[in-house]
Amino acid sequence: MQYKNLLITEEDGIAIITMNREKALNAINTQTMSELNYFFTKDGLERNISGVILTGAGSKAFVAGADIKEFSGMSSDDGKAMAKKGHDTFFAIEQFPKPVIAAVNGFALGAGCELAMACHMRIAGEKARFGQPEVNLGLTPGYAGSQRLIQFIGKGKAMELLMTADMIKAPEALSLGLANHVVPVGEEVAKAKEILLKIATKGPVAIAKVIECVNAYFDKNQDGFAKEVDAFGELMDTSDFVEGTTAFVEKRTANFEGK
Ligand code: CO8
Repeated sequence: MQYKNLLITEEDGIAIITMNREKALNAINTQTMSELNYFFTKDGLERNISGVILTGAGSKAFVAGADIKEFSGMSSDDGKAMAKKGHDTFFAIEQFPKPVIAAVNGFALGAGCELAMACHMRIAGEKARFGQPEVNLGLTPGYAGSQRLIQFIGKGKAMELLMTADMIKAPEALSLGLANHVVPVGEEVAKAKEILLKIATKGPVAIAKVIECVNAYFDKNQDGFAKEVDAFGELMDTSDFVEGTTAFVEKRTANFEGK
C-alpha cells in the first residue's frame, strides 16, 4: 500500500507515524483508517522495529476526530461498517506486539482521543486537549471511546465527558490517568522515544507478553490471571530468559535477541 495520509519514518529502530492532514487537523478519513489498518496488521509487523510513536502533523492537533465531512449521506449500514473497521484497526494497535505510544501534540477529539486510548501509553504536550464530542453531532463515539474511556477514568467521569462533550486539558488528563506524562509543547515525541528506547533494552518476547496479559484483563472472553500463568511459563522456554538470567548472574547487561 502507498501511504498518502500517514508519514512514516524510522529513527533508532522506532517507527514514527505522523497523521499528515494538517489542514483538516489530521481528521481520520477512510483512507487514513485503511493506512493505519495496513501498518498495524501487516507492514508494522514485518518491520525490524522496537516500538511505534503516533503523532499529528503541525502544532494544533493530534487528531481532531473522524472526518466529519465524510459522514453526510451515510446510511446506518455504512456507519456500522465504518465503526467496525475502526474497532478492528484500533484493536490491532492495542494488541500490537511492540509498544505503541501516542505523542499527543494538540487536540485529541473523538476518533483522536479513541486512537490515543488504543495506544499503550499517551504523552501529552502542555496544550493537548482530550474529549469525546460526538454528542454535539448527535452521535455516540464509534471507535470504542465509550468502552476505553471507562478503563482509564472510571464510569462516572466517563459518563460526564461523553455526555457533556467537554474537553479536558493535559494536566487533568494526567490526574485522571488518561495521560502518562505531560511535557512542554514540542517535546512529546522526544519523551515517547525516551520511554521506547528504555523498553528496547528489555526482553522483546516478554514485552509482547506484558501487552497480551494487560489487554486480557479487559477482555471478557479471556482470563487474564490464567494468561499470566501461561505467559510466565512459556517465557522460560525462550533464549531471552536464559540470556536475561545469565546476564544477571554474570553482572553484565543482557543482550536480548527476541527469541
Ligand atoms: N473532520 C473534518 N474536518 C475537520 C475536523 C473533523 N473532525 N476537525 C476540524 N476540521 C477542519 C475544519 O473543518 C477546518 O477546515 P476548513 O478550514 O476547510 O474549514 C479545519 O479543520 C480547521 O478547523 P477549525 O477552523 O474548526 O479550527 P478551530 O481552531 O476553530 O477549532 C476544533 C478546532 C475545536 C478542533 C474544531 O475544528 C472542531 O470542533 N472540530 C471537530 C471536533 C469533533 O467534533 N470531533 C469528533 C468528530 S466525530 C468522531 O470522531 C467519531 C469517531 C467515530 C466514527 C465512527 C464512524 C461511523
